[in-house]
Amino acid sequence: MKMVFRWFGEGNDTVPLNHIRQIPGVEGVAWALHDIPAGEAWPLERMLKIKQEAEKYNLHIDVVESVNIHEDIKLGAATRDTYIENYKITIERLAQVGVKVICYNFMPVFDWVRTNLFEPHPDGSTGLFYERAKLDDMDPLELVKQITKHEDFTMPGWEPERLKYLTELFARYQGVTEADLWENLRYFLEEVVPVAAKYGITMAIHPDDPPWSVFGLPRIVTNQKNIRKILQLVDSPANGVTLCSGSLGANGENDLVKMIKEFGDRIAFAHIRNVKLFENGDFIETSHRTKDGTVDITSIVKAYHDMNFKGYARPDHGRHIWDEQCRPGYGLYDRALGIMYVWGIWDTLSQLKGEQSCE
Ligand code: DNO
Ligand code: MN
Repeated sequence: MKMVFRWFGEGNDTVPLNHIRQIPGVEGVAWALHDIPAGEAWPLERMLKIKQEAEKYNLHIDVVESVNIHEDIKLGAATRDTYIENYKITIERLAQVGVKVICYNFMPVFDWVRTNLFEPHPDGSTGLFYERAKLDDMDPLELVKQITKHEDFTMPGWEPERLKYLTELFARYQGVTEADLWENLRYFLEEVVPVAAKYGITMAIHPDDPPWSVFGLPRIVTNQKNIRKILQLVDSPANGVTLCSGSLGANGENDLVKMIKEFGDRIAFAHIRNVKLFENGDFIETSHRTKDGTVDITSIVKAYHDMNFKGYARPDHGRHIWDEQCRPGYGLYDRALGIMYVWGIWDTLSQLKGEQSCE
């Protein structure tokens, strides 16, 4: 398992690279050019600059999270081919700087959705929170206002350029069904996966967060059956998945261990995050420790260990602890604790295995 840490770039992250490299076992950063609007080709010089910065600290840039998909592609609009061509150019250039995995998602309009970014835990820390009834009653424009009021940080998935045309965008999604979204994903994958394969890159789709429809918009990357279907749409090793335990784990029916066993090598990137589910459908992000949430992180790490997982992993969102001022979910402290928890499980399992084989 190759551990990476999400990094939003120089001047755009409270966590500097010289701190990231001090987290045990972190070999690289999961990065992106967050200021480039979806649909545009990423400039090579900008990629080279990131590579140079990261390499100063002995960190690699093998994983990109994310190259976002233009809404016209998700909508299957006539203009999609231009954006798909740009995506292919980006893939080719990313290969030139050594990238191996591109994480992306196929959620209409919004990426992750929460109703409170700083919900208090009993211990005084805070975490991202989803209140189902509140969201069900909410106008999407109201949610955007609430989320983006933390304007000191740009937030992935909530970029201003994406939200400017929100009303118009919602109108365009009227009548777009899950079946349409499937068809548009198939079209996209048939175009880009062969290009990724040619350049030794794996496309790794991120599950929908939460894994159900919000604001009446269709969502399809939600469960084991659908991920299986996605991997079969284009049955190539270059068509992979980012298995996010927190996103999928928000639905208690999802069995992450089963998914790891089934999808195996097609998992290019593991996101490790715990969430605590409540009976009314609400959930809150917790520490990574198994007993703090509903997701069995111990068994998930064990499943990766059992399959001798060689892909990339990162701790996903953490809580905000020790008064850290940071982008919601992306402080240094709790994510670093999460990494140590994962290594604790991993190393123990390795040692036990070693002992067994010596017997
Ligand atoms: C949340 C992340 C997501 C993820 C994208 C991938 O912090 O897990 O925003 O990066 O969905 O495209
Ligand atoms: Mn994730």
